[in-house]
Amino acid sequence: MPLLHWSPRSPYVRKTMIALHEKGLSDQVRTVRTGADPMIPHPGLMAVNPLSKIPTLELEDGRVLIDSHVICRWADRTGSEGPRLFPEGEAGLLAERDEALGAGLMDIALNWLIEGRLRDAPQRSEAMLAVWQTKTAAVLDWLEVHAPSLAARPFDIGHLTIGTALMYLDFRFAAEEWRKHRPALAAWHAGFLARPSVRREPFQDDPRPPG
Ligand SMILES: N[C@@H](CCC(=O)N[C@@H](CS)C(=O)NCC(=O)O)C(=O)O
Repeated sequence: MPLLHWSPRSPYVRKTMIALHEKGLSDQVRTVRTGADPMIPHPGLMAVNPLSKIPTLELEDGRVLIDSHVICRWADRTGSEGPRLFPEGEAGLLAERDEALGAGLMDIALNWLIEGRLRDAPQRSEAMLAVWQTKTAAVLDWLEVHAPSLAARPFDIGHLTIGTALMYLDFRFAAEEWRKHRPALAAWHAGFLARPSVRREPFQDDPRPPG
């Protein structure tokens, strides 16, 4: 059975898990809790993925897939049920554009978290914190404008990634109240939260595994 290096804290892992659920593959992949700390490279993980990042998927034939984008592509190709996450043609271009936007929002939120909560106070840059906050607001405002077009097309990897990034803001930056003044995006996201694939795997601050 393929082995997924997993954590309930990671937005990229959650994106991958939702894709596996959507494609009917979650029972065909074993998960292992792997601690990927940006401040401490993980020797065991680096033995399979030199970037020391999760998600990482070890396939039965020995190939290793890295990055949620690549693993979601594998899921779309391998699973026989659920929506087409990476459609062909023009629809595919928009799906992957929106995937990049959602992934970018995850990257910003994670950098903001690392700078603001994981770095020691004397090393913390207030200028960088302001940059992450400004960029987050800009992405959310862009999404508010584009929410009607998001709502109008079938579910794809763009919806999946943006929806997961917004859940991550709820998990780590609830005080930012991203729904305030963004009713169209909030309404679209409420529909996303109702999907069975999304309801199965909440974010969680579980105990960190040793090693
Ligand atoms: N672009 C990657 C990002 C993965 C990523 O940064 N994962 C974080 C966990 S949330 C990680 O493994 N960080 C450890 C590190 O940066 O060393 C993806 O989409 O999978």
